[in-house]
Amino acid sequence: MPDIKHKPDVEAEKPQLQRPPLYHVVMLNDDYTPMEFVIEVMVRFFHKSEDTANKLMLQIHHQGSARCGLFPRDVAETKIHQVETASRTSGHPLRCIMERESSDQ
Ligand code: TYC
Repeated sequence: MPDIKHKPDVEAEKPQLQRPPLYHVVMLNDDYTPMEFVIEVMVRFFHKSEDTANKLMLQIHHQGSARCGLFPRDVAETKIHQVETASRTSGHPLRCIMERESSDQ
């Protein structure tokens, strides 16, 4: 067996400069959750002003969804859990999903 020494190929290695991705929390429309409850959730869990919360809620109502915040993965997961726990406790079907930020923005 030839004795080939494997030097690390520094040129070929991908630079390890990437930070972990962030995730948008996207709130979804439904036909049953009261508008006022959605506004309360935005204020309580996403620290939106009443005015911004109202605008975002209407955007979701008319367009189907809206981004409510951009967070590290574990924080986004916690926010979604908090929203869905509060919603189920109050008997509402409100849902959120996570959307990984795109690398080109
Ligand atoms: N569409 C709901 C209604 O008419 C209101 C609503 C808005 C629900 C935003 C969810 O994320 C939502 N009561």
